[in-house]
Amino acid sequence: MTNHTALKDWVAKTAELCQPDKIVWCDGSKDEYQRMLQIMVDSGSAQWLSPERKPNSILVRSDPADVARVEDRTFICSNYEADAGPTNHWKDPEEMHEILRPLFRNCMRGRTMYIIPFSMGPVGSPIAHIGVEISDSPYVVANMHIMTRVGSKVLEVLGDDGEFVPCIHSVGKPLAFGEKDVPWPCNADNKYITHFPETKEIWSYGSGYGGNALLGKKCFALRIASVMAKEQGWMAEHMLILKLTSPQGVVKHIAAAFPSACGKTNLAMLTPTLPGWKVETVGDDIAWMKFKEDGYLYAINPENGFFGVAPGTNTKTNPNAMAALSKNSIFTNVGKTPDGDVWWEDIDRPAPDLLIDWHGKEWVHYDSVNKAAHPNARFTAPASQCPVIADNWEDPAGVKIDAILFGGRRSTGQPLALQSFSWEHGTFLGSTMASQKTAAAAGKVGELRFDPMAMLPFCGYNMADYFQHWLDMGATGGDKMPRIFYVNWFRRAEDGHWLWPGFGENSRVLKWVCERCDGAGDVVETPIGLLPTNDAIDTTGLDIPEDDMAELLRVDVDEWKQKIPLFREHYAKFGDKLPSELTKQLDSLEERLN
Ligand code: GTP
Ligand code: SPV
Ligand code: MN
Repeated sequence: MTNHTALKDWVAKTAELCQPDKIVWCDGSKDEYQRMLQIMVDSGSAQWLSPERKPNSILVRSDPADVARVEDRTFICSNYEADAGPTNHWKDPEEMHEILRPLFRNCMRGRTMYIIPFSMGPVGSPIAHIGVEISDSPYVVANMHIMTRVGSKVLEVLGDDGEFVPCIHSVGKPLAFGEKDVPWPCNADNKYITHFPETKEIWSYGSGYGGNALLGKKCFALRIASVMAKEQGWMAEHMLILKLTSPQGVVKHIAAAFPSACGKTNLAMLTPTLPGWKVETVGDDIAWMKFKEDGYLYAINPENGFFGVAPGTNTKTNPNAMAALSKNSIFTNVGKTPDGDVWWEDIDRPAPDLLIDWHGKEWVHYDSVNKAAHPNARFTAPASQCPVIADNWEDPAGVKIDAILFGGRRSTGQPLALQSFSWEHGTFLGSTMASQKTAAAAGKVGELRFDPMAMLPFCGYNMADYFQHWLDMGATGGDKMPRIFYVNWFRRAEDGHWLWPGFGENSRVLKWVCERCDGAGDVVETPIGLLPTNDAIDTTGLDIPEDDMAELLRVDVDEWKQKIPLFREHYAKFGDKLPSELTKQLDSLEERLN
């Protein structure tokens, strides 16, 4: 096991509080993974899919009241409210502990408490960090096996006194003696996803789903890690990382921050339609970036698997994801075909007869509202199964980042692509990012909201301080910082059709980004940034009307002028904490528009 006294004490204290029937230390072995799947199948939480169609894979259906991240139940418990900032829900740490203590008391009765030591990042990498999750959910254990590096080798690195982030999770449903469990235990009306940035702890109660429960992901690798990054001079970002190779063999690494369900997984695994270009995946959701001695920024993917959006994924839009999830995967809230395979909206084949929906009922396809898969249905698949996983994806030193893309879902206004004038202007672009809300979080889908750097739900401290941190990183890195771009794949024409075909065709924009990094590629200076000239984006072989292309690259000065007051209002939330550089950037934009 371990001789780490602090770890053993914490486990003993947590067991004393939660009163589980049993304690199991996870070793991260394949046997253990298989045991978790079997436990879930035996208890009725999961079912095996067909061994021919989806070998060694299970289907799990969650409680309909537990299907996505819950932003209004997510708290940053810093000592001072100002340190959580206006975009987070804040609670005093002592007050939160007083709420949590009675909830966690005896909460694991009738259940097994699993101790999951995990590494975010290749075990032993100088960019990696270690966490230990305590959870009463075998579903969490199995998912953590795929999403992180779990087990004994992590305890070895931790040694007797290594640092770890303690993460406590309970589904919040103790069982009375003899009480039969439900397929998806949770505590729907009492969810608390809480973070203590000063003591670097995570307590999560009541939900078993995704980012609420797999605490290495959003809770640690973004909310707590963003605080560590600020303190230690690095960056923890909601970004994919891809390796782009040109026909001439020029290699660039690109990181991209898009909000939840806005295309990170798809871009990270893209199959370029441009001949000779190659995209390989380093990561699809999170990037940790640190300076190396050479002064450049290097990134690792702290994760080990993909927790990807299922609906919309198919062999045309993302064949690599389809291959990654073809075996050894966990499917949550998707439909099930009579031949024991999974099904979701826009998967390759039409819905077969006798399809079972995510509620476990025969699917009644009478309207488009009644989906067979929940819009936030997910697959959990090992990254190593992705056919285009980059050979250097586990390099402990990370990959040198050449460009950073920001982007969101904007049906109007925002052009297909632009480059920032500078790092400071790029920080301004990221800080004023807006996107339509998706089903990845509970709440109203489609609503336009500011989502700075795609970090609105994930920044563990005051977002104004986070903006300052971006500026500080730029000041440190100087000329060696990545170039910053803003892209938008989601423009729609008035009749509703996508103006840009997206997916593999996004390689055309990546090509321009690659050229710009080397000082080539044509641009025209506009008030909002450097836009590709009308023929700078290679549209060879693409059947796109000239009018659509012009529309995609049009800058409507009047429309942008109307956005200035909205930007000012967004910035006003941060009061005098807002870096003056950003006000300056906004003033300059206004001047350029006039
Ligand atoms: P999270 O895992 O929530 O962080 O999401 P993500 O950013 O990885 O999003 P993902 O790649 O899973 O895409 C979400 C949805 O957007 C899927 O239904 C995709 O089919 C769709 N999508 C992705 N890329 C494009 C694109 O280029 N164009 C269009 N129209 N849709 C896209
Ligand atoms: C996201 O919502 O950005 C996700 C899914 O990547 S979850 O892990 O549930 O946060
Ligand atoms: Mn995400």
